[in-house]
Amino acid sequence: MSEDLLRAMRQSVIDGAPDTAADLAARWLALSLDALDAIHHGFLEGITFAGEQFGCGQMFLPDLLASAEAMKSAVKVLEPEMLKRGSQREVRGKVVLGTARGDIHDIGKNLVGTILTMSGFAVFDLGTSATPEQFVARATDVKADIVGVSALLTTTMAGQKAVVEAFDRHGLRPGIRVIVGGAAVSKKWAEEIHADGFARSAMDALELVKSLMAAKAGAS
Ligand code: B1M
Repeated sequence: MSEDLLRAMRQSVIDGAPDTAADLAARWLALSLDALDAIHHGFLEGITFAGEQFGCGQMFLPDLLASAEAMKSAVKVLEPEMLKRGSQREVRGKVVLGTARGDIHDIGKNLVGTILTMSGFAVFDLGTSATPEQFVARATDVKADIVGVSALLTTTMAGQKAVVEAFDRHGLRPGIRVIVGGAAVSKKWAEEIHADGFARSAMDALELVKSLMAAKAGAS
């Protein structure tokens, strides 16, 4: 049963069918199954496939947009369930998140935010195409522990470097750590721009944030 649902979820994203995707997400929750499993083993596979098709010219931008809408409508249904898990805990740290300047991709960044929130972190989301100045201003304002910059395009990775440089320029590191992630990004890139960490997935981002918070607690 759950395998059938996962297959249908994948297909709903490929088909760009937001209503079907939302309906499948609701059916999954009605069965008391784990919301994250629906994302990782269902919807995420659909958007990954759509991206591959787009990359090799088999799918066009309007179709990709429809796939992204389907993915988002499913996450919208699943998100409250994921967030419930974190609602009772005390705040474990403050994280400012955003997508790099010039980049409008936000599905992965939002997933990172949801997973951090459900794990007890306070997340301040700058949204997409955030400038280094916006990261600095919000991080200073909320007294952030960590800043996370997502980038999906090879052209917007430079925006991550600009954020690292802005925090150095303002003398805010190492008090505030800057981490990077996103499909375009690698550990090598993170090292090259002297970021404080890199995470490949939202779950890895949670582990990275936890370890940076532990290191900070150990140092103080
Ligand atoms: Co675009 N896009 N897109 N796109 N898109 C990619 C990234 C691309 C690889 C597709 C391809 O060609 N195969 C390609 C980039 C090529 C490159 O730069 N080398 C591409 C392109 C070219 C473009 C446009 C330029 C297309 C055009 O206009 N001609 C345009 C860019 C617009 C802009 O940003 N200025 C564009 C637009 C779009 C849509 C609007 C249609 C839509 C985005 C909708 C939205 O986000 N609201 C879209 C989508 C959906 C994709 C793909 C198919 C899927 C991205 C996604 O949401 N994945 C993508 C192909 C791909 O990545 N397979 C593609 C699911 C998501 C959960 O994964 O975001 O990787 P991801 O996040 C993961 C991890 O990376 C990590 O955790 C997440 C969960 O595990 N992670 C972090 C993410 N951020 C993190 C931050 C962290 C730590 C971990 O710490 C801070």
